[in-house]
Amino acid sequence: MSSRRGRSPALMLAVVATVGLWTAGPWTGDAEARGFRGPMVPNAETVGAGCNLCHVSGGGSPRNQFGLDVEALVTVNGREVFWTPELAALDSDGDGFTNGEELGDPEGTWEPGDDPPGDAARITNPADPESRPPEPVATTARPSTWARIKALVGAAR
Ligand SMILES: [Ca+2]
Ligand SMILES: [Ca+2]
Repeated sequence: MSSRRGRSPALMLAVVATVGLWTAGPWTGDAEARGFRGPMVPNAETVGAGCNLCHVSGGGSPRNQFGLDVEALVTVNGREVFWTPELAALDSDGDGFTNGEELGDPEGTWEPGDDPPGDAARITNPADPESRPPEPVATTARPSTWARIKALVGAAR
């Protein structure tokens, strides 16, 4: 058996290229063919899930529920606009927030090329039920809080 030092770099490159092409097979073409859909979703870049916005484990893997909901609106490799009020109104991952609420466009009126809608800090993944917009922060005290404060001040006098 020969040591690694004895192998030519050109041979190693050829082996790596051959194995890479063989293992990529149809997946590479599939992933590249539909990579154009990411920019057709508002705030897809902010979500940061890449192909997993629609797929379980990278381009070419089975679709998650959001991906299945998108798939229902397009043809194979079709370039139809699929971000619509209908898709925005669905809650694909069942977390209680619609796809539009998670992606900053509750009405589903954003179009590719428009500025990213909504508050970037509230953008979450419509395919991940663990990813949800943060609860709104209370900015005013509730009346019951003021009643308790008054009672404490009154008790102190
Ligand atoms: Ca959701
Ligand atoms: Ca979610």
